[in-house]
Amino acid sequence: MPEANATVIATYSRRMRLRLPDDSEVDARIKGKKLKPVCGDRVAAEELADEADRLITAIAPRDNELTRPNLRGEPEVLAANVDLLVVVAAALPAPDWFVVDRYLAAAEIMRADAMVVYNKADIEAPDTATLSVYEKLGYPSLVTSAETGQGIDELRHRLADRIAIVVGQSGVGKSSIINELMGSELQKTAEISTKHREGRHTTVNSVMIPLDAGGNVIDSPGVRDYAPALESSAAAAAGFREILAASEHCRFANCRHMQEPGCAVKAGVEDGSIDARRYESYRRIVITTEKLAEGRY
Ligand SMILES: Nc1nc2c(ncn2[C@@H]2O[C@H](COP(=O)(O)OP(=O)(O)O)[C@@H](O)[C@H]2O)c(=O)[nH]1
Ligand SMILES: [Mg+2]
Ligand SMILES: [Zn+2]
Repeated sequence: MPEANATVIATYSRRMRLRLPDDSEVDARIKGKKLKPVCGDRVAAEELADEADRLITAIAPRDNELTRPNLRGEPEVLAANVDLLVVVAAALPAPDWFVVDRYLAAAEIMRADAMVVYNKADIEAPDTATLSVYEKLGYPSLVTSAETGQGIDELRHRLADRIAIVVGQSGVGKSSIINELMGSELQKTAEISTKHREGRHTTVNSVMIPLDAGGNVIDSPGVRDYAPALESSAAAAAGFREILAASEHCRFANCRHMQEPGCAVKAGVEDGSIDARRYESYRRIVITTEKLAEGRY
């Protein structure tokens, strides 16, 4: 491909905002229907003689992709080249830890790091027992409030030099946290989104924001629910590090850890070494993926 010379920092259906190597920004359109750049993509963007917009002609190979199944069950890419998923749950709406687990599974599958943020701590203190389950698995957890600023400095510190995406249910405070993280970038981003909101391009899918302390953070659109796009239910275990580790000791190599005899995962749930709710998350993903495969959704 022609050399990548820009990064996609915002997508508005078929229109893109790009960041150039000198940190300036330009708008771009896409050549042809087959190219589907997403936020985080490194792209080749040609200058055109007769327009201000650039033309995206190629997408560099992606390090990874954050995907979710669309309504037809086909994987849809939300962002690319991300190295940290910041999974946000909050006091309000009440935390759905199953959604958190599904995002963590996505992080495992795309080989990105992940952490859990409990926001709106000013409204209600977090369920520390649940957060400690994540800590023990190696997912750092952080308690924040975009309202009082609690935990924001530490989060900024953790995002330095990372390309992070903030994910979680609508209304948990993703955009508010990012606003708190931003220093002088705040104004610039507000300008971009205002300009586009007033124009023809009303649906902003995701936006990548550079942080003064280094690093980039992607704000993703709110979703009611999330599930990683999986090729088959066998891939679900890869999303749960403790289940993957235990599965080496299952009697059968193709154990689904549902009701097979000699299953080390079920044994781990019984002896408490695997958290029962995490296991329930795994089971739900297996069942959903099998239903999708059978075309029952
Ligand atoms: N009390 C309180 N409200 C918050 C906090 N963070 C966000 N909110 C509010 O929650 C609502 C949803 O926030 P928003 O950032 O749009 O959530 P998003 O959908 O995840 O991006 C807004 O009314 C925010 O003002 C917080 O830490 N504490
Ligand atoms: Mg938002
Ligand atoms: Zn098993």
